[in-house]
Amino acid sequence: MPVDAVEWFKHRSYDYRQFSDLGSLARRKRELGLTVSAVLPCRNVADTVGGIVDVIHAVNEQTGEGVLVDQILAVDADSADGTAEVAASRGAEVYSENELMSNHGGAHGKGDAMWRSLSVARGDLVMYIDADTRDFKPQLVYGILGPILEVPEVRFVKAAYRRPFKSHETVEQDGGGRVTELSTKPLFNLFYPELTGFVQPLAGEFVADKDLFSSIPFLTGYAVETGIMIDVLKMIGLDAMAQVDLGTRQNRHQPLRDLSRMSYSVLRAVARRLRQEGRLNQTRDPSLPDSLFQFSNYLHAVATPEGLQLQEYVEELVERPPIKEVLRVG
Ligand SMILES: Nc1nc2c(ncn2[C@@H]2O[C@H](COP(=O)(O)OP(=O)(O)O)[C@@H](O)[C@H]2O)c(=O)[nH]1
Ligand SMILES: [Mg+2]
Repeated sequence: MPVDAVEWFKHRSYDYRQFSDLGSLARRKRELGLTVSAVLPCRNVADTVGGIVDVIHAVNEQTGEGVLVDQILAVDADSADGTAEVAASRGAEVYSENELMSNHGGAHGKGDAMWRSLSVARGDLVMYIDADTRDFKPQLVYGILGPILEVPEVRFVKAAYRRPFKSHETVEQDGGGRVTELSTKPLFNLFYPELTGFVQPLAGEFVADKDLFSSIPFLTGYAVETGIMIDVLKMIGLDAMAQVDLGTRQNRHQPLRDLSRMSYSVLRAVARRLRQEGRLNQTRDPSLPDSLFQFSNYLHAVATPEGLQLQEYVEELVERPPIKEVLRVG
């Protein structure tokens, strides 16, 4: 590990227990005069989103006075399972991702939903939270807010946790996050060594001031977290970034074949940034379309019971400009 990441890891890794005094956290927030929006990107999460909204409300009630989260936003992919109804019934503000910023066409996956949410987030701080967590715990809310409220130098905080992986009766304590382990971390080691100290660089739980999120581009789909890590690093530098240990988080596990495409998204996000930095040539043949960076079909060869198949997925990687440039926010 380069010295930068080693030093950073020592000084900017926190533990949620350092911030478990919710009363003093709320007082600090009031002193700073800040408001907080929690943004939950939602696609077919009717079974989990309600519980998460409840926990956020419960955290607010435990502060004694004042709240930690001022606005709870659910940005829904027009889910067919009743996600929007559940979220609204528990008191979240619900938007369809396709209705926000609709002049930019239909939404392109998670990253686009996150970008569009900035057009309706009113908080000075914006906290993204995945809405598919089953065992959602209060520290996923206050733990992430801890360093950004208490440590003046910190402007961006990423969740860190163990992801138990259950298969065939056995539980591996940290077997989850396979895309993180097999794609993101090796790529960061090679190309963005400053970021190697992050335990869960792709975690969907992170917070920053809205101005920062409004000043960086957003890659769509599953490339979004990779792009944000690289762009935030460039914008504010490693010392203004932090991670906080939140304990254990159980995530829905996806089949390996879907993770293959997610890995491809991560690789494309890194490749796109490398190219913009002049560290990667465009294509082997300059006369070919710039497929790696725009439209790109993912060809996936698999052996099925019916024989060998070459499956083709259309994966469009769209980059949204800093939302500040297309919208007056804040
Ligand atoms: N609005 C919206 N949310 C999405 C979309 N895709 C995923 N999500 C949500 O984003 C969060 C993380 O997605 P998930 O598929 O679990 O990714 P993973 O946790 O990185 O494997 C969950 O709350 C999903 O419901 C999408 O296309 N639109
Ligand atoms: Mg998930």
